[in-house]
Amino acid sequence: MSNAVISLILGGGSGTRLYPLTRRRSKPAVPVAGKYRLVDIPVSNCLNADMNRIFVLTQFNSASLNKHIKNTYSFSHFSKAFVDILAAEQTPDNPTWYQGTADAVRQCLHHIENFEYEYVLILSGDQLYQMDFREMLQHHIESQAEVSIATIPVTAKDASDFGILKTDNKGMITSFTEKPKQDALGPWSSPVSEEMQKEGRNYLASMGIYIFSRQTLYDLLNDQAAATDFGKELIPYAINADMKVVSYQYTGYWTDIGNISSFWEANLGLTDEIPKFNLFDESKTIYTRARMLPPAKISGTLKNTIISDGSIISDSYLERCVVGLRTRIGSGSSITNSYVMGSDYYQTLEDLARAKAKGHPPIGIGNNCRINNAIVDKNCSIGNNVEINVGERLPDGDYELYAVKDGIVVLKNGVVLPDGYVI
Ligand code: ADQ
Ligand code: ADP
Repeated sequence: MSNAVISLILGGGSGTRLYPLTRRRSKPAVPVAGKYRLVDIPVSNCLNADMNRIFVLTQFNSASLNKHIKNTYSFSHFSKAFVDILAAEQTPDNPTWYQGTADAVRQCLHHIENFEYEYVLILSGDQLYQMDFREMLQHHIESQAEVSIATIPVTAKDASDFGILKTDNKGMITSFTEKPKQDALGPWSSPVSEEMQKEGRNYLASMGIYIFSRQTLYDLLNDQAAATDFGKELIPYAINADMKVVSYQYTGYWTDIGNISSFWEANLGLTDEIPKFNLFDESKTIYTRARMLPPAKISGTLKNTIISDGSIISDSYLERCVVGLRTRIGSGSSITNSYVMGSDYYQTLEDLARAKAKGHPPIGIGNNCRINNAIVDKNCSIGNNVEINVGERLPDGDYELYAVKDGIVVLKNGVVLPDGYVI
């Protein structure tokens, strides 16, 4: 049955909400959970469901995304599986970038039309969840749907960030509104389970995960040729046109990680005693590139901290941190509530001598630093006695070496902070 599906992962528009992590890379290539990239989450969910013909649609193509996909997802010659990137391309009849999610899919249709498939699974590239798409497909087939939308109950506070919908008692979606304002929420609450009611989750939100029957998708995209977005235009249109649009209610953990604070929280959430997103579940493996790195070498005190392969941590204190690949941390430093992404390579002795001649500290974090509520992008060189975000909450803004968003300091990829630097 799964061979009937082609998966399209929407890898990101302009990526402004995750800036500066998307300053030089496309969103699917943003590192997550220490050793993965964002795109690994939806790709792994597809592979675990045996839906292994996958396109990643991205607004711009970065070297790191290409390299990651090419080196990670290779399949046997005897299999039809693939993960391919479709970057927005100029063609004679289409000189522009993808104008929105539906436009991205429309512009890619000619790449998929020669495949054999009956359903198209459309996924967002910036969500953390482990969902069995086979169950959703089964539900789509059994309810004879033309479009299925995965849905989850959310609170009133969150409802304005999502498409909110209402269903009849058979799960047919009867109305839909994209990101309603708080004062317009009144009529949009739905009957939900007792457990959800207790959590105040009374609004059914679209998860941005759709299954379209093949012909329905072609008809919609052709008939509504000016529509550029699923949530804003195509989904409301399909419902108003009395098409069979069905809700598939999901009950597991799911979170949107489309902006800096939700990205930071989702990563740090992995350090909880019992994380809601379970990286240790072998039946739902999250795949990524096997890198053959040495094991991490650590001394110091670690509390609720994830350490990735190839890291070297001297006598430092880390609490509620995610530490990425090849991270080097000196001694006497204290790092809390932070995601340190690590480094793409180890410096050689010659690299270190060259850096020293320029007055640059080695890549990694030096001695006696204090870092709190931060995201340190890859390949940063932080000297000794550096302080980041340990005083009063910083106002949001974009600076040469870092940006502050919702009080979280994000060091830009590859920056150099000399000894004693204070942010
Ligand atoms: P949003 O996530 O706000 O809402 P959108 O910005 O359209 O919607 O993004 C959906 C996905 O598509 C994201 O992964 C995004 O990066 C990607 N994307 C956006 N523009 C793109 C483009 N031009 N090219 C390629 N990819 C692009 C949507 C729905 C809501 C629903 C939420 C759930 O519209 O109804 O509630 O998802 O998160
Ligand atoms: P990211 O998406 O994390 O910013 P980049 O696109 O900057 O990644 O780089 C990714 C790849 O580039 C790494 O896998 C690494 O092999 C290589 N790389 C980058 N800089 C260097 C360097 N100075 N020396 C060796 N390899 C490097």
